[in-house]
Amino acid sequence: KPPSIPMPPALPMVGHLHQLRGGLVSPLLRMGRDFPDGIFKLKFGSRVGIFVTDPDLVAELSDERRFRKMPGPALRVVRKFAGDGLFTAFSDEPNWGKAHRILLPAFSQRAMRGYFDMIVEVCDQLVEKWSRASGADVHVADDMTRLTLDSIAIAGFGHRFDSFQREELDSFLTALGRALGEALSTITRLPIQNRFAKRAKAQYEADIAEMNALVDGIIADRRRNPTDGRDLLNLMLTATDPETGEQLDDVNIRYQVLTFLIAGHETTSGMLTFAFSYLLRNPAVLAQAYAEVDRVLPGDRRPDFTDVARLEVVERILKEALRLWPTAPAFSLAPFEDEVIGGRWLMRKDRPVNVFVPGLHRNPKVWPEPEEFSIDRWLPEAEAARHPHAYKPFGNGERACIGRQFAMVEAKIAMAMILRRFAISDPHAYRLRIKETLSIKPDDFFMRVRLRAPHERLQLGHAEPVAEDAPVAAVA
Ligand code: FDE
Repeated sequence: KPPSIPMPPALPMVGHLHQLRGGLVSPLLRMGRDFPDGIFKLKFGSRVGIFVTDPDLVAELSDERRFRKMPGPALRVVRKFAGDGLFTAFSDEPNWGKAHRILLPAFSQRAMRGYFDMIVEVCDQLVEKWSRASGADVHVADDMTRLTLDSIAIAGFGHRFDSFQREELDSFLTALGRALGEALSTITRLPIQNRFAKRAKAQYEADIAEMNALVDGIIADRRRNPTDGRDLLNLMLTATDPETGEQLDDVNIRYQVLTFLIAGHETTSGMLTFAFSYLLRNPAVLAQAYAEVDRVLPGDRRPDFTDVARLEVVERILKEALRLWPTAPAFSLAPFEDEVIGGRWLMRKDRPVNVFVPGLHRNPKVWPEPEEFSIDRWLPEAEAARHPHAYKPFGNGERACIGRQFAMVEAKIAMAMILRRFAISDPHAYRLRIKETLSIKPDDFFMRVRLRAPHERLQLGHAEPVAEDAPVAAVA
């Protein structure tokens, strides 16, 4: 008989819920350290959640002949508004395969080239805004959210949020933030509390209605003013699935648009925000980044798509930020039949088990000095020698992130365009706190930006004594 999966001491009724207030990720990281086998379970009231952080176990869960994605309780709540859209679909729902085949071309290399100028244009707007704020503190997560929301909306749907022209974040984001927060709370509240959460329920309905209204407007707009490009929306409205010959239906199109608006901005803005917080704490890495950016994008030359591949340091910074804080911090799988993993742990047919990604990404079995931010881990030799299932910021297999290239291209060019213009500093000595909706980002992080003087560009990379908020605070 297989042993039962280890668990920290639990209280009657609540299980571990009392330890999970204000988010799951930090408590899970802390509790996970007590389970060197890299598997443990927690009780959310009467419900049990299994979490895996061991790369060999994750390798087994990644075997698509035995396991497939199985949305867990939180994603099932999100299905209320994202339905059988790509992210929240069950793998055996016909609409998943259909939409996957129809939309894949929207993320080809060729398609990415087509989006590039639109992304650069949005980055320009951020740079403009920060130029006007030179010498002041900027709220990094909010501006990264403006950037990523605007660029997925313009590239995917031809819709302009124009977020940089407004003080307030778009009301779509407020509605979305609350709706995702509600999805998270339904798993961390007791069933009895859920029953009394009437007001939250009403708000949730209102938020969903607001998001749908925006999406319906975007779709109606395109139907009235057709375009001939092959962006996401046009594929959704006109392409047929090569396998079934069918098109997407209207309800599903609504789910897909909403899915891309959400998945396309939340996680990418979080990735950029974490990355900047690490740059400020790692002046030697920041100096490397400045040197690269000044070499690849000298002066005011307009970036082109071929520059992206040359931003190799910037890419390693983003990868390392995603290692420490994968902004989609968990994904869940279930076996087609009862399965035993690691030679002893029983996984029940169709019951979701979670890969807890921050725990996997800090597993000392494969990551030396796991808490250290080190971009050298992403030098090719180091990467080639690593366990193949130690790093999963984009999920796994056929259900892995379809927007991965889009996110990386966007984040790389944004970081490069920011660094070539601004000296960044951290006068308030920010201490990282995590804000969780379903994704994670740094909470309340302000960074000081100052326009770089032309002569500073020449000095970068040298060990010059520099002013208090200069870019290269004491280069190594
Ligand atoms: C997906 C995804 C994932 C998986 C999940 C599961 O499995 O559950 C992950 C992990 C991710 N994703 C992550 C991420 C990160 C970042 C930065 C991102 N992501 C980004 C992005 C962008 C865009 C546009 C996107 N993203 C999208 C998406 C989608 C649609 C999906 C679903 C797919 C399928 O088919 O399933 C995803 N994404 Fe991501």
